[in-house]
Amino acid sequence: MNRTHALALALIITAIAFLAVFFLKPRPAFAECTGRAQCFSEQVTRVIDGDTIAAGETRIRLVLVDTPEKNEKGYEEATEFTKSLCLNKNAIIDQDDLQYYDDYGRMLAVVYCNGTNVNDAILEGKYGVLYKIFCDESEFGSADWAKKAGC
Ligand SMILES: [Ca+2]
Repeated sequence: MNRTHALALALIITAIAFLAVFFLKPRPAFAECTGRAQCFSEQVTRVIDGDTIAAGETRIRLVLVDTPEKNEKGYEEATEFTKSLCLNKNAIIDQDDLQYYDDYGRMLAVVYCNGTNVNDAILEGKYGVLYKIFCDESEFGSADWAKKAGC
């Protein structure tokens, strides 16, 4: 094989490798999702409190937001708000690429119900506060809605 042929062959192999990487790269199933962690649609079967829901077998903690606990002021309002947006509805769940689960085994995610970013809506409606210490830990710390809230 002469030099020109070897070079041409190397170029072809490189081109094929690039195309393979491009086409085989998994894409998010929904336009709402960013990153490469889990992204799926599932019916919300339970709203545990303002920032925690269950979709089928998956318990989900809405990342970067913190709503009042059971004995705290605002708990009922926050829980009702998330129920009104999500309960028995189909949600799109975008798992946090930089922190998949919390210490309790709940999936950390941004949740969209009827096209509404619920994490953002909770902060916008003041049903909860920004969990600021996680801004640097989260995939979503640089998202527009989180930056707007103070990340
Ligand atoms: Ca993600």
